Amino acid sequence: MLRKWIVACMAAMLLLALAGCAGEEEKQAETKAEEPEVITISYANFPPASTFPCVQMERWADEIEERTGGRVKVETYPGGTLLSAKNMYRGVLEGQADIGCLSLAYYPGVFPALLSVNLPVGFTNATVASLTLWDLYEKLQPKEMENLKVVTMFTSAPSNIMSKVAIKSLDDLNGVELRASGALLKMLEQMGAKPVGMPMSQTPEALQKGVVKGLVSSLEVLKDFNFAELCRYETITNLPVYPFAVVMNKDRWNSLPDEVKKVINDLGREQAEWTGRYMDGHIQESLAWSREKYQIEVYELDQADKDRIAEIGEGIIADWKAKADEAGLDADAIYRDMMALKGKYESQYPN
Ligand code: DTR
Repeated sequence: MLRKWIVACMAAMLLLALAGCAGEEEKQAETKAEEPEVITISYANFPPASTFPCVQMERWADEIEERTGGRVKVETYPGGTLLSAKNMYRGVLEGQADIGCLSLAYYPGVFPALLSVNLPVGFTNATVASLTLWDLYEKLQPKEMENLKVVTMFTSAPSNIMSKVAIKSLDDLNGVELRASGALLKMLEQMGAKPVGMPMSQTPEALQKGVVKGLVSSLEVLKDFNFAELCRYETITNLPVYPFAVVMNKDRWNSLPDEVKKVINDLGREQAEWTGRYMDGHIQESLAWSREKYQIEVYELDQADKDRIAEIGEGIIADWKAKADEAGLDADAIYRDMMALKGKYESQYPN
């Protein structure tokens, strides 16, 4: 009798336990159905993680994860680990990465309208230039971007010479090999230097091996690439800023839920401004660091050299206009729009 009773009790307990498990499974299934699936987005970048295009990438990724409540996870690939500088455009178009960071100047002839921002028009800081670029893009909606979704845009700060030899005047520049890209290549040639075109990611090796004696870019690279160690001489030239576009594969964009698209769209302009401000602040930090650690010397050119650079700049602008017209654009109108935006933002964000 007792045995029967024990067996009955055990059977009842087993049934209860099984029912409990089933309930638990049901509950789990229910919560799974309620929780939307996590969307993973890959984001490729070409320079090392310490540089400003990658700092802004991490900030964007954090903001997107937070603003979607963790629904979107952004996997970032700095340093060309997913796509190199020159493969970025094709890689995003073909979906090897969902998102990629493009330096527009690395693709001559591909982005004629937006490369107006790379002209020598005297941008004084990256905040003004980044907002000008973003608004210009929004206004023009240029054909050159129609196969991609533009996520955000930003620019570097004005470019200056960083070199292993002291360049105190344009005469000192004669025949000096300097790494550059975009509109600067022609300008430097006319200034007497020997420009060597290559993406920033190849510059450390070119400097190490002595292929070039310096580079022309914004000064934050003195710290971010430790270029100050080799390039102890800096010459202030206020040459062009460089436009960047963060772009997404169109099909991947179309596959995203509307709420996620909204979060991404809402962040576009804000991210442009954030990056400009970060860049402007970081230039100052980089200079202070380089002075302290490597005792760099910073030179200003005299007025005659500044006038000569301005004159060369006029020619570069005229060339761009002729080429843009040839490409079927209204170059004068684009230029006017850009200069109007530049003026508007300069009064809002003076140096
Ligand atoms: N001057 C442009 C753009 C640029 C400025 N700082 C960085 C850092 C990393 C990559 C690109 C850039 C250039 O030389 O490419």
